[in-house]
Amino acid sequence: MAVSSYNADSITVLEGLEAVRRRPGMYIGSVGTKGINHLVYEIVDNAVDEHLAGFCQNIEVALRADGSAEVRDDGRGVPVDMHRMGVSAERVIYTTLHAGGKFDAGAYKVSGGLHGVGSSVVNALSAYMDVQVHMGGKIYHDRYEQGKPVIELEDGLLPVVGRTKTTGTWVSFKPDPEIFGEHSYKASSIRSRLHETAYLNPGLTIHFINERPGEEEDILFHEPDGLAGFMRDLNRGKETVSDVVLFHGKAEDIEVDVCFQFNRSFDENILGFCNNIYNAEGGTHLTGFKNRFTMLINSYARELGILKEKDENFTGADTRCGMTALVSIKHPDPLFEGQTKTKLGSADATKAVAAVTAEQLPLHFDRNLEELKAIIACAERSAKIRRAELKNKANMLTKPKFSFDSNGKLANCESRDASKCEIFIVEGDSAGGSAKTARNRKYQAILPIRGKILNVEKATMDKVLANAEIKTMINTFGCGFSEGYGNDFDITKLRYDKIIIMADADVDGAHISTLLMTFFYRFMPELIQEGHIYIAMPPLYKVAPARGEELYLYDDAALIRYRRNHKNFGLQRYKGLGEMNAEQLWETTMNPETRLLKQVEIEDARAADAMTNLLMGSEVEPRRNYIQENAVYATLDV
Ligand code: 1YM
Repeated sequence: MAVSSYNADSITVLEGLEAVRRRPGMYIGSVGTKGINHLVYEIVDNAVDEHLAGFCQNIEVALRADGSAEVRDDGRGVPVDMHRMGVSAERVIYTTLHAGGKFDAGAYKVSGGLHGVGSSVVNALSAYMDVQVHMGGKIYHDRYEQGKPVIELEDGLLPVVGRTKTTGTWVSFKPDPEIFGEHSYKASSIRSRLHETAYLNPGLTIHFINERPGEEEDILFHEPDGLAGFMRDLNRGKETVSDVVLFHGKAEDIEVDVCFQFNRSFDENILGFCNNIYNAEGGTHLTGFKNRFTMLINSYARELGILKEKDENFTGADTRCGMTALVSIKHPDPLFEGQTKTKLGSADATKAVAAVTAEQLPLHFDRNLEELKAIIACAERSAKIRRAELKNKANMLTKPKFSFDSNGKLANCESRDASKCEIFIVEGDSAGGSAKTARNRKYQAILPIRGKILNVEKATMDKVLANAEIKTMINTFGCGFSEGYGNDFDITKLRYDKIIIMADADVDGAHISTLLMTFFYRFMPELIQEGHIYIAMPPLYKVAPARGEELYLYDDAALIRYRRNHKNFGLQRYKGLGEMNAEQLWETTMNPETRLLKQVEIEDARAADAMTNLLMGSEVEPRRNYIQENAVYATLDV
């Protein structure tokens, strides 16, 4: 009689979940692919919390073929006993907004932000959710549809549906198409997030199973080396300058773990985590580390006589030139801000990380003087280039604005209204030719580039700036560029609202997109942050059924689905943009009414950056594996 025996409290409960369904974006950010992935993360984070509490070693995450997802852990099991609201605690957890964790207000429960409210939000946004709790030899079962319980309880308690020797919680749910439409998971993001989680929790094993047609995979993530292993992974293929440096400490009731390593590149790659969740927009913990690191390096450089009395201090960017770092804190009550609530705002985190860095880092450097000198040498190199660049830039600025080095191949659009203009960056002269014919010349500009652009990861600044394609892009976009040493970038001068990378749907195309994304990530990151960079999605197939309409299909999964419902049909596979005539190119890839664009997010660009390294690095084996596994790369995200 559970459903009808619900009391006044539970009516507000259901109204709460209705509010989630009415405004899902308020709770999970978006109702697209990201939102769907978010549902998985919420449930996984509960299991990770159970690991942090010391009770769970294994988590299994499965994406089922039918579009549902299942997360299992071997923790204590969600409490099923009677709650003061008169029903099983499990019901309260899955139907009450802001329940979860609040059971034990006194206990130290670290959580990544939204966490705790998560279970009920996921429940509200799922067509159905099945919960199985394995505890005390029994398996308890509960089920919800669109957040509403559908199983009758006896005396408020869950039915026992079987016996078990283990303990744990199994949650299976299917994102509600009424909320998410046709959107689906992006398995690659889930995979990297789970891998990250494994690095941050060295005692945890995460089993990822993807059963979705066309993307089957089965991976075990277990990273006993923790942050150090993560660091080795980030620096794979790079020539390192120092060992992996690790330190740990506690201040202001905040636990701090820092790991860094220098490599020969000119890049700075610093990732922040709070309570094991990645902070895409950085935040106060990073500020604390960076400030204190710069102070320490400058004072060592003076102590060692590397900086003389008359010399200026190294800038922060100088001291981090070539640095890869991970800053992970555990905060009892974190505060998040920023557009996507992924920026840590807690002021005490700056103090805590600075204090731990000031205490621990000298202990390391005092014992490893040669390493310290090598790190200071990176800063010196950066300072030298910075001074040379200052002169160089002054020269660049005096040049005429539109100087076409790449044989003036830009076909610009007529309109000067940036909010309406787009520019397609097209690889190859022949595809460039078709695109020029196909385009809407009022608003669409075409910039053909030849072959693969220079790999900005490896090249030095002068070479990057001397590269014709890159110079043309900087000149054409109109907003300058930024690099670690100063910032001449002005997004308000951007001439195009959309910058669209249009490359073949094959390995070479993926490679070119990757190089371009790396370029934007390094020199014009704001273009990505502000959502101006897109990837055009040309179709992979055209199907022509005996009866009915011809259709373009954009990925292999779509073809698999199509095969299920159709027997006899003609199939044309597009290997490249060059195989389409101008009209087809317009219809499938360029026409704003019908095309598919993938908006590049900073997360994609970060992955591209890592991949560039993989593709360009000295190790052949990972590169070959990657190319073989990703011969076709297309994830729709519109
Ligand atoms: C597949 C998802 O949710 N596991 C999970 C959740 C909880 C517990 C164990 C748990 C926590 C506590 C005590 C405690 C949750 N408990 C709560 C609440 N896996 C998954 N495993 N006993 C069991 O924190 O004290 C919310 S989630 F509300 F009870 F604290």
